[in-house]
Amino acid sequence: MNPFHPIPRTDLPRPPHALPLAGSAHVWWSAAGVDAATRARVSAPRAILPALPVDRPLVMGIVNVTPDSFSDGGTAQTLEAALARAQAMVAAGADILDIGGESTRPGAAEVPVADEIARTAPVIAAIRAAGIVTPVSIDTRKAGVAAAALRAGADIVNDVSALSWDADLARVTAEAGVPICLMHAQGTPQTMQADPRYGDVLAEVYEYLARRIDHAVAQGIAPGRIITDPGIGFGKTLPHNLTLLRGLARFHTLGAPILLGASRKRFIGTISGVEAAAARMPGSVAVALWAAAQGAQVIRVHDVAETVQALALWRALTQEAGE
Ligand code: 9MG
Repeated sequence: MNPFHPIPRTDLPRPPHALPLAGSAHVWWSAAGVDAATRARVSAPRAILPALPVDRPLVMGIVNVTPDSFSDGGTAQTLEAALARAQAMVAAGADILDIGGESTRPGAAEVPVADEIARTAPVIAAIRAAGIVTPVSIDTRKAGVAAAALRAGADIVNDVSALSWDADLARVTAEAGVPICLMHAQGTPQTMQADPRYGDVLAEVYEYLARRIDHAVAQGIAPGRIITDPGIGFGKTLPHNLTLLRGLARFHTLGAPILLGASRKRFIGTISGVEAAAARMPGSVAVALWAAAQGAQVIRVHDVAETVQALALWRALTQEAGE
């Protein structure tokens, strides 16, 4: 049987049986006829870190420190450029900075641990030395990279392999007591776009994430420290991506925050006919607004200022008068 699938709504005024979707001040769902345990699970706020609000979507700014970054052409490869990018994102309203030293674009090669640490840890240390207190996530599959990043001042682990790449990453995360994002991917970045197949993509990604949550908890990670992500573009065709985006609210039934990363991805270029990744900002903002309306807690983007502005308008329009 499929898990409970709340229908997210933003229309106003809200009826008496409306409950906040996962703590949102903007998205609600109708709890009429739903049992008490499901109501509580689907409505409860999902805190990521004490400093971060729980009632609106958070914007996670992408700081790639990779020479082959698909979206920035490697212009953020030096420490100074990466720091400047982080500062600009904070000024534009980013809630979280996601620092990555290994490209996850389709076909990307693995980066040795030492190189990945050399790319990311100094950037995180420089961010902290510059007085930036914005939470930082380390985008890595590797325990050694995560440990170095956490020592340098990172607060969150963002693992696109959902703890399937490096058996030691669960221990590092559990011992640090930090949140971790578990993302679904079919295959690795090297292989994932070679004819991905599913019977029912929404059900299979949901079940996979449920299993990875169980695995993380069995490894000592607190359930309240787990973030989930359907992994748009990671071993998915265009129809798979659209099905996951349409059904995004189902993942609230997992009881964890939802992170959505679609920014500048290939499917946006395919639908819009825009080949250059850097020119896919408008489509990326459209998907960010869609994710917000599905109650996603974190939206991972390259274009922070544009996304923050769009979400400010969306929040004003979806907030009940007097709130
Ligand atoms: C690193 N990275 C690239 N795309 C991503 C996505 O969609 N989600 C998460 N969590 N990380 C991503």
